[in-house]
Amino acid sequence: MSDQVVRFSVSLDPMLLEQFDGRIRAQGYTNRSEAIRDLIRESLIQQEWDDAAATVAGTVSLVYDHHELELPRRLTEIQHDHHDLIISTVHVHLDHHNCLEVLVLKGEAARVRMLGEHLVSTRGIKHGKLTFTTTGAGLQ
Ligand code: NI
Repeated sequence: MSDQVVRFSVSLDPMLLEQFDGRIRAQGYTNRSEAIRDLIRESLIQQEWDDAAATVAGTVSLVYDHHELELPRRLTEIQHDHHDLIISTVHVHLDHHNCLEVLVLKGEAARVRMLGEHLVSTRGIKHGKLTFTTTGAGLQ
């Protein structure tokens, strides 16, 4: 991150600004600049993911009942098939039935997205979510 800052002005409808200020206040932002920086970063991260060959990072969270007969085996198989994209996994036994598994993924956007979507859509998963983030390289 460079020490320089650029100030620029934005023209917009006062009602729109009021709505935006209300929204960012509720989110805990103390100033507009930080909220706008985050929106810009979000947009740039989206662009990274749209570039199939870009290196991205992401997480997948999966909640499932481990008593589902074939499911744990199927999930393990999928993960072994894509071990090069999986940096780390955490498995938490939430209660007698339910497991929460979180996978940290890094690699080519197209492959990471495909793996994440494959895991999330695996039959028997109660809730699955792929979260898109960045390696941070190239992002200020
Ligand atoms: Ni478990």
